[in-house]
Amino acid sequence: MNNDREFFQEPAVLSNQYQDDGVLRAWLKARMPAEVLREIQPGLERLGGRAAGELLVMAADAEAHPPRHIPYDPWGRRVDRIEVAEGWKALQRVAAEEGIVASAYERRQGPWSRLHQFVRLYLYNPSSALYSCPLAMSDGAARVLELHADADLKQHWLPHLLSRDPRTFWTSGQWMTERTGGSDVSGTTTLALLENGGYRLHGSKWFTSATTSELALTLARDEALDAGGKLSLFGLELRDAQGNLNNICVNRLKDKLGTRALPTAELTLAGTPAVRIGAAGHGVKNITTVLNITRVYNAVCAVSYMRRGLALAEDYARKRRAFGKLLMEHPLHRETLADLLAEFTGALHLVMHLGVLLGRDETGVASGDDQALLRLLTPVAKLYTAKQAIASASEVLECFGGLGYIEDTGLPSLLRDCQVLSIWEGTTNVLSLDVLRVIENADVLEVLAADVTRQLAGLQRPELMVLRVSIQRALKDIIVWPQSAGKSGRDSLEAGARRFAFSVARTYTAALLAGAAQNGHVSNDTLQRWCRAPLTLL
Ligand code: MFK
Repeated sequence: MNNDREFFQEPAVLSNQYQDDGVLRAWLKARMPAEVLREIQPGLERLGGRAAGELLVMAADAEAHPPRHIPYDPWGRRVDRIEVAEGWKALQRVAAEEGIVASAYERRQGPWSRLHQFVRLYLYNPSSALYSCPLAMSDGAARVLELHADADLKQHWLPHLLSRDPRTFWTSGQWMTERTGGSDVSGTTTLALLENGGYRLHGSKWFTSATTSELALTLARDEALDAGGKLSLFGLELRDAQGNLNNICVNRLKDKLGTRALPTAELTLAGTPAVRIGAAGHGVKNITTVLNITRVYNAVCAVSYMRRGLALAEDYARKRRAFGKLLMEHPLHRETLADLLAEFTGALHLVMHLGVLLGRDETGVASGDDQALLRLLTPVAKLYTAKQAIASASEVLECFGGLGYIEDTGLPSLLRDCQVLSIWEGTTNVLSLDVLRVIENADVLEVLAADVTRQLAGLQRPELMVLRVSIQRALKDIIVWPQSAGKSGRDSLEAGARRFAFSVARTYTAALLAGAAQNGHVSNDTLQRWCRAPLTLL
């Protein structure tokens, strides 16, 4: 029995996650056309409320009842059912209703549609137990179909991926990884054999996320090619009209550090019917369309976790007393929260800017410079925000003291789930090498320099002048680095690729924040904190 005089801590409580997010709202007000914001705001407010209420209940249920693999029915027949929680199914329904994928493709807000969708994803993700993972892959699949599929396939699959009706909404997996590797997919051994005019896939896949999806995209060696060695991209339906798996065997579910509500399986494909998407032998190139979408999703989700952690830590700091006062009244604790806020604000500015570029690209209004920046900033934002989210989640747990380490506060899953962000969809090092791949085109760095210079040209407030010089200096270091590092050979470039990518992230974000500080949308304190850490590591 509780004794009334005993002390109990007040848990952190979330309020409406749109209304409560001053950083997001300031960014939208500053960057989005007022009529677009007016149109989408009621929907964001509704979703912000759901994210702080019913979605949390669904996510808790999904976390508490992780997926189960049922290999056989009671009579010994192989069935390979994957059972998921009711909460997980409810999160799928909400995703469809809220148009988390569809809103990007309906293009009701023209070039701002992608940004609108990313704000929805940002509100949904931290309350979704990672249902955002199947959504990311489904979005990537939709983009691949839009760009590379024939009319029949588009007509057949796209309406499902873009449906807002939970009864007809489908998700897609993306099966790239085999036992030979997930980064270097050149060792893929799955064979695509031609049988009676159609392809059938034979092989095994080592990591397949969201294995309960209706569709999947995958790579296989294409028998139709003379050399036989090249990979093509294939799409497949997991089940036939009766609901039986299409010659797919689920070997087991993975036992993972985090993302525990998300079913991730090892599969064997034993003659699974599939359709080639795009030109034969161009599989790796074509699947990068998916990767470039899922990588931006990853960055949006990383920022959303940073925001969620901060919201919880701030609320707790206003309730929790220690040493005679609230945590919020302790200068050092306030300092910690202000640093978290600065890192989150920088990440949000970088990622939302990326959403603007992607939206322009997908609606045909991007300039060549926009496209070059989009290609460069996609791996940069993915790799950098993933590392930020992990560090931020770790700090947030500490803000709760011992309770941050206690499972049923829900806090440990924040750290576990953030940890995957720097692994899937390309590790930090693989993405740093992708950045090197991008800057082999010398024009890209010129575009970056011109863009940063243009942003700095608008700075007039005297207190920003010192920072302007620091950002210009950092930019110069970035521009000269490829040539100076390249003098010592390719190994030296590769060894420095991560430091280079981090430098681009910190410097470009500093320029975005400085522009926002000039216009009063970001505080000087936040900007100063961002720039206090070195802008380049070169
Ligand atoms: C919350 C968010 C949820 C996210 C969902 C996660 C669930 C899904 C879990 C997974 O599926 S995890 C598996 C993810 N796997 C990866 O991210 C793969 C990592 N490896 C790479 O990214 C490699 O760079 C890649 C396999 C793409 C290519 O390696 P290669 O074969 O050594 O590269 P190559 O030969 O340089 O590139 C082939 C072509 O693709 C080239 O074009 P060309 O043929 O025209 O020369 C490259 O320029 C092009 N390319 C490579 N990366 C590109 C790209 N083009 C555009 N964008 C890119 N990112």
